[in-house]
Amino acid sequence: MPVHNAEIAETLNELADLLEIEGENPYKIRAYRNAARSIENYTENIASLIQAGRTLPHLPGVGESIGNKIDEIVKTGHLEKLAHLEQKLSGHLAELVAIPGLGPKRVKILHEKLGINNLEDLSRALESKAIREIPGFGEKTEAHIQHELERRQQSRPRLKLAFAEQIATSLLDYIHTIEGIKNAIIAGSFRRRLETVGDLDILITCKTGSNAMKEVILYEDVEETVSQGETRSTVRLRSGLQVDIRVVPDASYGAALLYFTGSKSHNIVIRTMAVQKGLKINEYGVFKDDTQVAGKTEESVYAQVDLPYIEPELRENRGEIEAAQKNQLPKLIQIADIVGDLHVHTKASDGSYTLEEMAMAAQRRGYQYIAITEHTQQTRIAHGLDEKRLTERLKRIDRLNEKQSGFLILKSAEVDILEDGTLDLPNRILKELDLTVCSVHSNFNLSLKKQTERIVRAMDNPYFNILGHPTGRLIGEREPYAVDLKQIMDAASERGCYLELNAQPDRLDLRDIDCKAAKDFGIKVAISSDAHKISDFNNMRYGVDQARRGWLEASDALNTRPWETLQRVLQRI
Ligand code: DGT
Ligand code: CA
Ligand code: CA
Ligand code: ZN
Repeated sequence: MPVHNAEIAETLNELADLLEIEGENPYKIRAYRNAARSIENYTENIASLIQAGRTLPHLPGVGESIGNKIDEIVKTGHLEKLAHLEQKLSGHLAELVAIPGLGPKRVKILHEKLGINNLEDLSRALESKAIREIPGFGEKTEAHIQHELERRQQSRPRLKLAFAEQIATSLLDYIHTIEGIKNAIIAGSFRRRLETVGDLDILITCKTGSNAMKEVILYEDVEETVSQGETRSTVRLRSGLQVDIRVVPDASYGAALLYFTGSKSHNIVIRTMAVQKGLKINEYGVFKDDTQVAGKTEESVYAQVDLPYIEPELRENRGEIEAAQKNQLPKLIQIADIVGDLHVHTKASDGSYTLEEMAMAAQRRGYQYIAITEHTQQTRIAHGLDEKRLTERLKRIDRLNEKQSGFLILKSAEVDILEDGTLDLPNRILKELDLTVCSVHSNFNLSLKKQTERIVRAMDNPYFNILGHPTGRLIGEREPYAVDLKQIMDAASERGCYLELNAQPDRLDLRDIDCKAAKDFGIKVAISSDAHKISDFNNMRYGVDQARRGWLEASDALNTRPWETLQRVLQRI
C-alpha cells in the first residue's frame, strides 16, 4: 500500500514545524514546507513512482536531501529525523503546532517559558491564565487559543474534499482489483461534492457468490474494523477517515445510491412524495404493496415520483425539488465550460514558476487566456509588486502576446485593498490593466460594519473588477472575516463589479449558498484557481464543483466566455 502524497507532505510539514521550534535555519524550514506543498498537489502518487523504480518527477523545492527523505518515508513509512526530533523535544509539540493561532513560533515560546509539552499542559496553562502574561501573547490571544481548543474538542474533524479524494481514489483503485466486483462508487457528501466530508460511503455491487466484502476490508490502509457484516461494514483508515461500505444487489443499485448520496433532507422529501402516491421508497427500491416497481437506477426512482434526474450537487433540499417539478433545474456548469483562469501568480510575486511556464501550462490545458495577478506592494511577504516592477512585467506580457496567437495573457494584478478601502496602486497604473482582482490580505479583525464599508469603498474605484477570495476563510484553519456579503453583492451589482469563487481546496469562498445568492443578484462569478504553480491549475475542478452546488450555469461564470465577450462584460457601468 503506497503512502499518499498527503501523508508525505504531512511528515515534511511536521518536520518543518519541529525544526522551527528548534530554531533551525529559516531557509531550510521553508524548503521543507515548499517541498510539502509541491508534493501535496502533485497529481500522481509519488510512492508508486518510486516503487516502480521511476525517477522522481521534478518537483519544485525538492532537491537531493529532501528527495532522500521522501525515499525514506515511502520505503519505511516514517522518518528517522522526525522521530529523533520528537524524542528530543519531548512531548507532543506537533499537535500543538496544529492549533490555529499557535504555530511553531508561539509553541516554541510556550515550551520554553511555561514548559508546555502537550495539549494537557496547554489546557492547564489556559486555566491558570498564565499565557496572557507572556510578552506578545496577551488576553486576546489567550482567548483565541481557548476558543480554538474548544472547537477542536467538540467536533470530529471533517476532511477537506481534495484530501478525502486522494484517499478515496486509492481505495477505489484497490476495490476495482477485487475479483467479482462490478460497480464501486462513493456516495454521501463526497458525491454531493461538499467542501468537507465527515466520512466516505461506498456502494458496491458484485457477482453473486463473490466474497467482496471480506476482501474490501483487507485493504492495507485499514487501521481498524469498526464493524463487519456481509453487506455492511465500517472501517477506519490510517488517516482517521471512516468508511461505510455497503454491498447491494443490482436491482437496488439506484435506490441505494439515491439513499446513500443524500442529503438526508432531500431523501425525506422524496420519500414523502412517494408515500402520497401510495409508494414506498427505501434503499432497496421503490415498492407498490410488496412488489418492487423501480430501483435499478436513480432515474427510475425519481421517475416514480414524477421527477427528472437531479444532480447530486443539488440534493440539499434547497429548492431543487420544486425546480425539478417545474422543469426548471439549472443546467449546471461543467469543467469543460471553463476557457480561462483569472487568478494566476508567478515567480514575480509568490508563485513558483515563470510567466512563460504558467502561460504554456495553461495553453496545454486548452485555455484561451489567463490573467497574471501578482500581489501588490503592501503584501511584502509575497514580494508584492510596486508600480515600477508591475510596469516592467506588463511590458514582458506585451512582448509575449505579440509572439503568440490563439492564446492571450491578460494584464492584471491581485491588488491589495488597504484598510481605508483604497487600492494599493495608483489609478494611473491600474488603468493599464485588462482587469483587476482586488483582495483583502490584512486587518482581518475589523468589525462587520468597517470591513464591509472597506470593501464597498474599494469597489467605488472605477478600476475594481473582481473581489478576490471574498471572505478570506481557510477551511478548518481560519474563520471568514466579518463581512456582510449581501451588502457587498448589492454594491457589486450596482457598480458592475464581480466576485471570485477561489478554487483552492482550502478556500472555496464563495460558499455554495453564496454562489446561489450571487446568481440571484445577477452577479457573475470568476471561478479561479489562484494558481501559484502549474499543478494548482487542477484546483479549478473543486471550484466548479462548488459552483455546481451553488446552482451556477456556464453563463453565470465569467471565465466561460471568450476574452472579447468577457472584456465587454467587465466594462464598469
Ligand atoms: P458527512 O458524511 O457528514 O459528510 O455527510 P453525509 O451526507 O455523507 O452523511 P452520512 O455519511 O451520515 O450518510 C450518508 C447518506 O446516507 C446521507 O447523506 C443520507 C443517508 N442517510 C444516513 N442516515 C440516514 C437516515 O437516518 N435517514 C435517511 N433518509 N437517510 C440517511
Ligand atoms: Ca458520508
Ligand atoms: Ca456515513
Ligand atoms: Zn490573495
